Amino acid sequence: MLNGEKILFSAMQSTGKLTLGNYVGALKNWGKLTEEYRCFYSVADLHSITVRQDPAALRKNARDVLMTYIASGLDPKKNCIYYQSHVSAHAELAWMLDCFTYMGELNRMTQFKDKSAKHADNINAGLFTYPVLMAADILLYQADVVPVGNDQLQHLELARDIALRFNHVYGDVFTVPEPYLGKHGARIKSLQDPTQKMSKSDENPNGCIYILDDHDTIMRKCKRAITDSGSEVLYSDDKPGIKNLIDIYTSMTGKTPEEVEKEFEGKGYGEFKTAVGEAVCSELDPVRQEYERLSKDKAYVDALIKENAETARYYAEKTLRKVRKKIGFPEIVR
Ligand code: AQP
Repeated sequence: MLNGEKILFSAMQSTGKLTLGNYVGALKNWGKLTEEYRCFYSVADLHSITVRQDPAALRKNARDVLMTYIASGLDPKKNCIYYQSHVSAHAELAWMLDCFTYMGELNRMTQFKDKSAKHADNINAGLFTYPVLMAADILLYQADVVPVGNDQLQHLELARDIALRFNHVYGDVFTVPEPYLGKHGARIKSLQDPTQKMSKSDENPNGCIYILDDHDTIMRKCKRAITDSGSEVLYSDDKPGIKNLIDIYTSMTGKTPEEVEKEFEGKGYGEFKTAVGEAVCSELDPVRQEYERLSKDKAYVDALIKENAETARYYAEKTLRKVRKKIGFPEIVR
């Protein structure tokens, strides 16, 4: 709690350009949480280096993620929006929490198994201890709630276990975080392979709509989306391509799948795909325009980055001081 408000923490990795999946599953809803919570939104650039990153690309992606947060409606005066790498307490607390986490626990993490299979040539220790850094992210800000998709639930449970274990030894140090149970967006799939989630590190850019794609690119990608045999617009597991497009359309318009089926009854896939493209454009065009405006105002964005990092550091250091003291590290002489 901070001044009577519950604290919420969330983050996105800067491993690539943000996708419509990131927007629907997270960003679109984040803006609405500001009224109810004191929100910390991090650009998880430390997490991003579990996969090799080109330095210039990482720097650009991280800044783009931060500006996309703002362009999507997160007010940087009301939300703390910052780079994880600007707050060294994340890495410091992660080390301490490593010593309160068991190998057996980390061995059970399904994301580690999936990611090691995907990056067999680079199964580094960071990939293994990733959930501990995530626990540090959350516990540093004494977050009450964390909006997580199903794929991150296991990591959040681990963060809770680590907090409880630490508190058991040292008293009430960390708030034990709960998953945010409010509205979550649909899981958006790749336009080229609807059995896979739309993912910013996907090597096929046609499978992803990027939040910053221009109007024509979005229309082209929607029109080229893989569809299924038949010609009816039906929300069915037998039609994963069309089902995914319906999920996208409902996320953009607020309509239900039944309403969409009715709207396109007797109409072909072509007409439906055009409507999906237009709906996506009408939502994302203003975001891109705002991003472009921010890109031209370097001084304004730099000032926000500085101010928000200071706020993040203030709260993170507060927790870290408490943790250092509890563990028994000698006090820093200033
Ligand atoms: N396809 C998706 N549909 C709905 N929600 C999604 N999210 C990601 N993809 C979809 C949500 O976006 C938030 C940020 O995710 P992240 O950057 O921490 O990592 P991720 O979930 O692993 O996303 P990506 O795009 O697939 O990243 P890479 O390719 O780097 O692994 C989360 O809230 C997530 O649920």
